[in-house]
Amino acid sequence: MKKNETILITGANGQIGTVLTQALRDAYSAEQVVATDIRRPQAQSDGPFEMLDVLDAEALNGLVKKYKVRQIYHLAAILSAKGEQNPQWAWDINMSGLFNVLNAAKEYGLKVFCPSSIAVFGGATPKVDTPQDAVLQPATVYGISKVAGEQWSEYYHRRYGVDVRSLRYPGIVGYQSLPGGGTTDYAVDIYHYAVKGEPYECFLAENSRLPMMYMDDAIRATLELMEAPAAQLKIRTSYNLAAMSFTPAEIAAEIRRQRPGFAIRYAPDFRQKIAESWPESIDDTPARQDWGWQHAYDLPKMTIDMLRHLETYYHELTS
Ligand code: AKB
Repeated sequence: MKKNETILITGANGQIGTVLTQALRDAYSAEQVVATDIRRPQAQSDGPFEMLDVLDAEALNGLVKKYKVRQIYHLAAILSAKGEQNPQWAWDINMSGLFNVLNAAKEYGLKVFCPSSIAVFGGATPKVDTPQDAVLQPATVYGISKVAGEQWSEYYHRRYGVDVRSLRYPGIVGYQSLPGGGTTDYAVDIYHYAVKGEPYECFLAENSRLPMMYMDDAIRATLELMEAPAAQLKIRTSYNLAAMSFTPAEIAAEIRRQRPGFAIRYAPDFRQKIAESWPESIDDTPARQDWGWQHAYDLPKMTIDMLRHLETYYHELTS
């Protein structure tokens, strides 16, 4: 990327957006990364920030022109659990937002990253080591919108030559930000309770095994995919991406190795059904073959890092 070209991020104040914005600013420069969201950032932004509703195509195109944008990371979306509370609204935001980004990319020749999710799977999908080309029968409106989004991305690539790239993120766990509206959110919340010394009530059942990934790996995967030579990328719908799988009981046991007094109880709610529709583990062979994906964090390594960072965070908050 040239010095006067920029990257635009939608949903920059979300769980992944917060960390990705910083990673891109570290990789390029603060001025080259325009963070956008419908809410103002809680902390002072060290680069440009613009209020943007992804449903407003005119505003999006205006920012593309204003900042000479060359790449868009489109993270604004309604996730699985929140989407089930208002399916029509979730569909409108997820699909219209994507179309506005793809049309801007087509018009201005932009490179795009648009994440998909393990939520595309469901129904007859094999649950263990789910392959790249498994049947896609999602149970949630979020999953349906991601399947449609994958197909539309591939269509814009094939028909209009848009360089759009995508990963099927598993549940993402990080200390830097809080998730909102997802089914895998418990795996972040649990660490906050453990560090505060409070018991945790888990909204999933103790044996619900789901694919997960540490934030550092998710950010690195995203940047590596976007930097990979286009000729190496055989998949323009979305790549399966994996690191680890665990259950609430297993993460609690791992936390207890560091915090022996940690207590958990289980009170599964409507999110249990969503979790049951998803795979337990993912086969991401094409990502490893095509652009060399390798994860670095497993459950023990992630747990040590999460507890260390959150301890510092809560210590500074109270001192
Ligand atoms: C969710 O739980 O909805 C997301 C996802 C797996 O895409 N974290």
